[in-house]
Amino acid sequence: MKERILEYLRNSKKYVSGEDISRELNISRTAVWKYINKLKEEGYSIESSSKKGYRLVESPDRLSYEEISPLLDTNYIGRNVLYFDSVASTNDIVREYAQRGEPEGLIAVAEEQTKGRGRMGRRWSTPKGVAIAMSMLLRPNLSPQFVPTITSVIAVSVVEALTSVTGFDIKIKWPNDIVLDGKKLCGILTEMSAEIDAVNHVIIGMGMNINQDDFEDDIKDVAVSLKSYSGKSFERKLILAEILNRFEENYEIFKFHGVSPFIDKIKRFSALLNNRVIISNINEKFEGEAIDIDMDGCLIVRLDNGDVRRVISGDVSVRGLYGYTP
Ligand code: BTX
Repeated sequence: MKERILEYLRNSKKYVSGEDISRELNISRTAVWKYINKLKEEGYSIESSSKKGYRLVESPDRLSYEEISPLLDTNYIGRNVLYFDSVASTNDIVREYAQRGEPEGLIAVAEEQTKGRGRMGRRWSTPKGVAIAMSMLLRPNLSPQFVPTITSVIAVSVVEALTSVTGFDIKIKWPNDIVLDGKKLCGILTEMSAEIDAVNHVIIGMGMNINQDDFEDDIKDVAVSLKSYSGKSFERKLILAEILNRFEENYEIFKFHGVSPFIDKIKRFSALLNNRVIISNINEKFEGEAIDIDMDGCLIVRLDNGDVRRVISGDVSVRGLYGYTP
């Protein structure tokens, strides 16, 4: 009901009387008043006048369904939103829903994560109300070996969305970081559940720094937010909606044609190409020059002895960016 009142206020733009709302939605005027108070508690600025009724003046920058949905032009991505004030990890929430058979497109969003995860058990920091922590459920009809390429498709969508909203020079540090000013702006964590030849589900988690002024000591040398870079605050809901819009468009292409239509963009947005890189995998560590990204989305590295290696996944550090220690 609260959502319907909000929608009513939003659509009318002018004052609407409590009586009109109560008649339209078939609830008592006391109930209208209670819901309006709830909305105010959630940060909505609503003017009340005994003569004229209520008017929505400003909506808060929350990442709830009510705030994101008017900005979406997707069919199924982000149309089902689980919204949390505080949660351990949005990826864990989506996994529970995935196991219960939820269709693809579901997202979980949190204002704060208390146990946000990066890759290989690393920590991801999501302080309250200034970042985006979002996880999305996908059920691609793919063989498991191609799942890592979805990370590149979301990375392209993130760069497209951020560039259009901010105009900043934002790059992809293959495979899963988005960088600004040589530092980490956003991290992507792709997790899947699969049989040998079929994927049950994929969960894409995205953590993005938006309005942090500064960072905890352990990450302050590697992390950047849109605000710490530019001094300006950004509306998180606009950015999230833009990412979801771009992603659905791109994901539809990916479903039919795989990653190859994105390779040009992946290369154009790359922070790696023509740079010296160090690749660490579970079994090995080697150094060389990143010379290409092939049509399967793999990174091609030329070692100093002239050998060429094709890298499917791994931790990459790049000369000139955070974490490069040759
Ligand atoms: P990653 O393993 O590449 O990056 C983790 C590393 O990044 C940490 O070890 C730390 O050095 C650094 N780091 C931690 N927090 C931040 C931050 N806010 N900004 C910049 N650097 C940071 C990257 O893993 C994937 C992160 C995915 C996070 C999303 S949030 C929604 C979803 N839920 C969840 O638990 N994880 C994902």
